[in-house]
Amino acid sequence: MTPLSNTSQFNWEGVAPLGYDRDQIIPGILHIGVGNFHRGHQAVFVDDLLARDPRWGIVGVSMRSTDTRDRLAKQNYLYTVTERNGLQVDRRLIGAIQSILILDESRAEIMALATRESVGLISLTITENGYCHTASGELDSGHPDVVHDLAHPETPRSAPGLLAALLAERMKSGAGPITVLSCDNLSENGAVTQSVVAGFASLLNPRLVAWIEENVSFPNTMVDRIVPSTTQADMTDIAAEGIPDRGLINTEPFKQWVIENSLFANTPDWSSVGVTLVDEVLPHETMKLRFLNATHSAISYLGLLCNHEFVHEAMADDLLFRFVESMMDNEIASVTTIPPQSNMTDYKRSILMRFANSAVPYKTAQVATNGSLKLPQRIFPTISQHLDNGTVPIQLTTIVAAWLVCLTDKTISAQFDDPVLPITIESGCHGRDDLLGELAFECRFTAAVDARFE
Ligand code: CS2
Repeated sequence: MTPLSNTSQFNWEGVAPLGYDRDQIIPGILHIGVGNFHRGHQAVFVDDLLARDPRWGIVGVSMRSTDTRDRLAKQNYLYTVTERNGLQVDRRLIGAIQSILILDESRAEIMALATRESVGLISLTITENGYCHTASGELDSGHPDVVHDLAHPETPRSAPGLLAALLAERMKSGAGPITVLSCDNLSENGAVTQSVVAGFASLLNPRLVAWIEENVSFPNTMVDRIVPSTTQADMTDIAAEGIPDRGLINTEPFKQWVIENSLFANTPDWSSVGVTLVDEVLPHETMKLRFLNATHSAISYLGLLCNHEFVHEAMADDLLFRFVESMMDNEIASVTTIPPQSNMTDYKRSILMRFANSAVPYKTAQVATNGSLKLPQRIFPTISQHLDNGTVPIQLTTIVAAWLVCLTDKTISAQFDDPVLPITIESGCHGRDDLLGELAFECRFTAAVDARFE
């Protein structure tokens, strides 16, 4: 089959073509981390934007892996996004990514892009793991990649090191202010990015720190869309339909993006493509992390313990469904403030329906990955709030215990990655304290976790 390319005859049934002339697009966004989430979320918003304004093409940067570049380069970086829900299937072509550069291969080209006045945005989806931050959100200066970058700032490996190098180039070039937009599930992701970049710069170049303060904005954002990893079966299915796409993305119809209204002038008109701009992202992000992501992790660990490979299968298990539903009602809703216009009942219902969507199978092991970085964002703050109020939330505690069992059970933990693996927690919970952060000092909580093991 001839691969998808700029010269393909785009006449596949059911695939919406591009809404713009790709030859007119110029790069305006440098995006670090071109995984499935970026390609199924931000790139789709940008694709809509390009139909109105050709200045915001995306140049992707991969910090290490060449896989996505290798697959997409053969098809001029075009790919399809298919939204699925039950029998409903909506497929479109996406052309927003103009190229993908690999850091080690194309350093000079990447640095040069940061000096172009027309590049107004550096965005990132590098997962919770990529920020090299401590629990309190500062730069972890002992992180091996950060140590490397401080010694060799011209060949950075870490995101803080790379961002500092790009911003130093921008400063030297005089190309003017720029926005750095984190699109990861981290509480106050913009503030954390600012803190690690400023922390890194302060150890190297005080002039850069002052320039960043004046010229770089780091808005907080909340991103939401369920975008599973692509499987071999997905590739086979699309090929069977006669569509020559090795870079396909399957996702749900739902997508949401909330951005703090502190962008510099030279940024896209996000609101024209359905992005919500708000003065304060925190309530949106708190609602998403504490309801959606917490429940996702909960159903995944419980699902893994019950041998469910996919989230929708775990949701079809009545006992698990009722557990997470009542956890939201009884333990999350009671201590979580939601944004003024939101309706908690509708939000909870939509989460349960989205997780149950069997047309977008999401592996329980994918959600379980990097739990040691996810749970402190998604679950620990809710537990702390209950403890401050004098209550011990038993269902959330059960999830922490389920997580510890998944981490220590060799067969289960072999299915996912986590920087803390391999880990041994002897006899119940001894040795677990490093994983629990501040919660390890809460005897009522640790006793309740231990009780789950009895
Ligand atoms: C998931 C998220 O893999 C995970 O940890 O909880 O990626 C989730 O699918 C997204 O945050 C949804 O927006």
